[in-house]
Amino acid sequence: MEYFIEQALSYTECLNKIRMKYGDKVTILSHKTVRIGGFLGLFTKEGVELTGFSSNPYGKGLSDLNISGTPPPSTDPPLPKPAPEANPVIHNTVKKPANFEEEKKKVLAVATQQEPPAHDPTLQQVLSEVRNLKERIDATTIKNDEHSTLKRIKDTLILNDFSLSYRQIILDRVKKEFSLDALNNYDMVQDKVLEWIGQSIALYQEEEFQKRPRILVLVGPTGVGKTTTIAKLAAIYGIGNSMRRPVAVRMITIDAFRIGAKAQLEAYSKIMGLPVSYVEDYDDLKKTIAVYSEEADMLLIDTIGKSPRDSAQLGEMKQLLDACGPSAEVHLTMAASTKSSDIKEILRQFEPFAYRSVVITKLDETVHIGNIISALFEQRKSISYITDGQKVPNNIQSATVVRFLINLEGFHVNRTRIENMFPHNEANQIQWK
Ligand SMILES: Nc1nc2c(ncn2[C@@H]2O[C@H](COP(=O)(O)OP(=O)(O)OP(=O)(O)O)[C@@H](O)[C@H]2O)c(=O)[nH]1
Ligand SMILES: [Mg+2]
Repeated sequence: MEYFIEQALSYTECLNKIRMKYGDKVTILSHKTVRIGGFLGLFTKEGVELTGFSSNPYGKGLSDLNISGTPPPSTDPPLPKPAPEANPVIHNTVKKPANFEEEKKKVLAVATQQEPPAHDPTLQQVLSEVRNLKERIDATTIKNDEHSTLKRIKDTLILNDFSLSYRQIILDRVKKEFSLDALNNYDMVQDKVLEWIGQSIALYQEEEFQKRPRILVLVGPTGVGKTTTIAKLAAIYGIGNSMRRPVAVRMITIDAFRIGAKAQLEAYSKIMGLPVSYVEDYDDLKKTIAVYSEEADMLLIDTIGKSPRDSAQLGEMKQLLDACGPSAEVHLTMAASTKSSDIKEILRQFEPFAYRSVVITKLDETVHIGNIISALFEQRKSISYITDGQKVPNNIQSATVVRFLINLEGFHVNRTRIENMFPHNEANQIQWK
């Protein structure tokens, strides 16, 4: 008798694999759904794992036994029973060993968990293995589907709009890292889950002023808050605050045609006393940057909102922005309330701008930020700034992990703990204080 655990993408494929390896006389003890393949837990596929043993070659009919009593999935054909003997005469000529009936009884005893003769150490060992296997399978099954902590964590992740694949990664990790006993401590598990979510949030490392002037460009879909964010950044860097001395800031916009767009930035420029320029094309932008480079530490460039579906317009704007040169920091601006299905599309369509990071705006308009966290994690994008209101310049700050974690719904957040776990560098923080 030989035990096996095999995996494949479907029940049938797994069964065929087992038959190839162990022949037809196999008994399936259990089956379960598992994640197969992938890289670092990502891109795994759903598959099937079958556990069982190949039976004694003399034990005709053993393959009909199903110790665990677990039925195969309804979509897959059940393990077929052996075909009726085409030629019983030939079958009957196969010579059985002298002790065939005795051996068969022993194996059946193991399979049905009756006690085998106490003096038979081999069978005692086999029995103990079968029991161990069964216990492990039972434990896994309970962990997989039943435990209330897993259900609560799953529901909380759904409540926050985390994507299916992100939820799967978290839940698989909980199953892997917590024993059945430890799962009973919900608070401990949710603390760990918060920690993992925190670790999945990548923050942009501000370049500060290694190169002068620092050129920061905001691109993104229409109406997400690019111009308002440019004004907020201009105020914090240009006027300075208790934490940061002011630097020479200039604003440039390529959004000079739309009614109201020019007036919007002009109004901020007047209030803050910071110059703004309008440019129409590549040459214009190149010249303006050259002039400002003589006098400014930082150039903030506002762009026209573009639909991610309009590739032609995006292409034109990309050509124009090439005038900023390769050292310009392009940031994609995206509203926290963006629909999950749109987030990926936006991240992808703006990829030609080689944006370095993402500014999340309108955090005040939603409590469901799992979709943003999942998508940025899956696309390996970092977050630079977050904005959470219309007030200029108050409602902006550098992104911190803590800010995202305290925004999550349904988790009990121990702020001191997460602040210790994810400290942020005060010196690099921008915030209106
Ligand atoms: N609630 C909230 N509203 C914001 C935030 N940032 C900007 N807004 C508002 O969003 C609206 C659009 O802001 P804009 O800055 O004009 O957006 P934009 O991306 O420049 O828009 P286009 O140039 O038309 O593409 C305005 O009413 C802003 O006051 C924010 O963080 N929270
Ligand atoms: Mg604008």
